[in-house]
Amino acid sequence: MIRDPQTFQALLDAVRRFTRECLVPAENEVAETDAIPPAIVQAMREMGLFGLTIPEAHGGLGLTMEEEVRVLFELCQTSPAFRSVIGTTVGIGSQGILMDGTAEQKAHYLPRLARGELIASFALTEPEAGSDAASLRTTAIRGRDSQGEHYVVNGCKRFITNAPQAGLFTLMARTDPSDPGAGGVSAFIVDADLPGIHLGRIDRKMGQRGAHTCDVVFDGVRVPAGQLLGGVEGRGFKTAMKVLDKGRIHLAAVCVGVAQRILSDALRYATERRQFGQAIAEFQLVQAMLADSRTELYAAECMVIDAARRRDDGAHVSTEAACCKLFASEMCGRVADRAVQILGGAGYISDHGIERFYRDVRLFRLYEGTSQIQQLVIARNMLREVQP
Ligand code: COS
Repeated sequence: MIRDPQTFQALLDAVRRFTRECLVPAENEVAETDAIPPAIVQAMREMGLFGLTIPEAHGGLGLTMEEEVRVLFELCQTSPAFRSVIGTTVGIGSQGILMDGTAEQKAHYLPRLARGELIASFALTEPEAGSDAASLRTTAIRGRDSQGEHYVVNGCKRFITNAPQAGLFTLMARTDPSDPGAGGVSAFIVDADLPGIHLGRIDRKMGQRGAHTCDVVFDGVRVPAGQLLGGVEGRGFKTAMKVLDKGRIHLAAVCVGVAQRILSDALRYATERRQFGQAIAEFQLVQAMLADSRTELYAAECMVIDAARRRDDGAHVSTEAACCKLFASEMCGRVADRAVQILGGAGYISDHGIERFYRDVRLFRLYEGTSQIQQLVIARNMLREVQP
């Protein structure tokens, strides 16, 4: 935790400068090459960005959730692919270890994650288990041989962000095949170089070039028993849900950052572009689109900060996290859509970058739980509160 406001402000200023001076100028190159330049990844390491959420005791910056979202507001005012470089490591890939790992697991993995030497990926989704995560079919069957206790993992994980770069997977697999639901699922820390792990071809996506997903196939992978997260079977689904609660606030902050950038580009264009003898920003119908966007962006920003503060205060924020993810991702989609409208034909042409953002942000309403899953989580929690 950065308790000193001046030190935290210096971090925010450094991230803002880095975003403007290094990331924004590289946006087109990333879109064209589908790769983040290694020098940018190295700069992220040197700034400590891989360790934002890892406690100081394990070599990270140990930011509070509120500090994390404020950093994301700055870091995400550019193509979201840049955030993806650190996203799974500071987010869903590492947080299971932090929340439920044993002391040995934390000591072994977190310092390397914090230094950016190891990229973590979160392996939950499967071809037949997306929104219905508890129905996952990947199995991890416990056994014993001359080398000791282990699990044999078989199955396929799908759309795994950063899998091609991953050094470890936080893997959810079924240790109790007789329990087809959440209770049969356990979490594992799986080193990506184990024999029997195969990566599929990199998915060709609608947007977010530079951020890679692919299938990860586990074919008789022998995972030492000590890699069972927290050393206890049957807790993997709950670990995944807790990780996603935090991940959804993180992602909502990403949406706020990207929307700020899109809106500022649209505003600048509206003040420069002239039609009917005046800047189009003078037209009230254009102003309405700008004003609606600013209003919704402000609402999302307030929600994200509030949810982050509540989580920092120790509250269970499943509902608030889902509200933030739902509202901020939908808001970001509307802001991107209005930005295309404000730019008109130019908004549809690649040179201006707005159509790229429009495609990039479409993912926000899908991953880490679709908007419909957020609605379901919110409503179910509401019903639980009123039903005995
Ligand atoms: N924190 C802690 N525990 C939680 C939890 C949370 N946020 N949410 C659920 N749990 C617990 C429940 O309390 C329950 O425990 P008990 O059996 O001890 O009561 C268990 O987990 C199962 O919960 P539930 O019955 O609600 O599970 P469901 O299968 O009905 O599904 C949803 C829950 C739909 C909410 C879940 O599958 C989900 O979030 N799906 C979307 C997955 C997703 O986001 N995928 C994106 C991939 S990662 S990029």
